[in-house]
Amino acid sequence: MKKIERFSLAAFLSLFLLTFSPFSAQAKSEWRESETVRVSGLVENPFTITIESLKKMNVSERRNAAIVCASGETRQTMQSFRGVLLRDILDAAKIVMPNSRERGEYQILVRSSDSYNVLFSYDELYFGAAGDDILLVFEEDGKPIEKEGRFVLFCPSDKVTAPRLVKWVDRIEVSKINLAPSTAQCK
Ligand SMILES: Nc1nc2c(c(=O)[nH]1)N[C@H]1C(S)=C(S)[C@@H](COP(=O)(O)O)O[C@H]1N2
Ligand SMILES: [Mo]
Repeated sequence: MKKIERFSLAAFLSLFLLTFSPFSAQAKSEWRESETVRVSGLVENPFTITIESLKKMNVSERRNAAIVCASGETRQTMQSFRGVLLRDILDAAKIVMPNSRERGEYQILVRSSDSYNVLFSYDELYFGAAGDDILLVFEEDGKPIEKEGRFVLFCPSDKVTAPRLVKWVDRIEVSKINLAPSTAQCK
């Protein structure tokens, strides 16, 4: 077979599998479902989080939290939930930072399958008080999360908790901010 023919056969087969596999059927009907979370970007060890892999990490259990909307309305309360610190997840991925003086320029974007995204800075996670509370939650009141995907990012110490609550989390991306040249460099 010629190279080109082999390539088109492979392309056809992958398309076929993508279109008709049971996975894509599920992805289509439950587009908000997020079975795993991909950790990627400026990290040494990109990896994929599953509920099983999270359970092997340092799991913390918290009690009595309310989902409070920006309007002040309490949407929901949770008696207990279990999750892993976003900081511990980043430590497992090992952020690549050749110059620590630039640490203030690193950012962590928590993304969801419906594109409701929340941004954290490296400094607030590692040096701020909220860093001890920003959790990727996988269990609520003793049960796996279902309606809101498998993973929900939540910061119980936020004054208003709903805006930084991310349901259907599917990606955590580490990047460095794009800076315009500083005036010093312009001179
Ligand atoms: N993935 C995702 N997470 C989200 C949102 C969303 O639209 N998508 N909405 C946010 C907002 S504005 C609120 S108030 C809370 C609760 O949203 P709900 O009451 O509409 O479920 O989830 C937050 N997290
Ligand atoms: Mo909201």
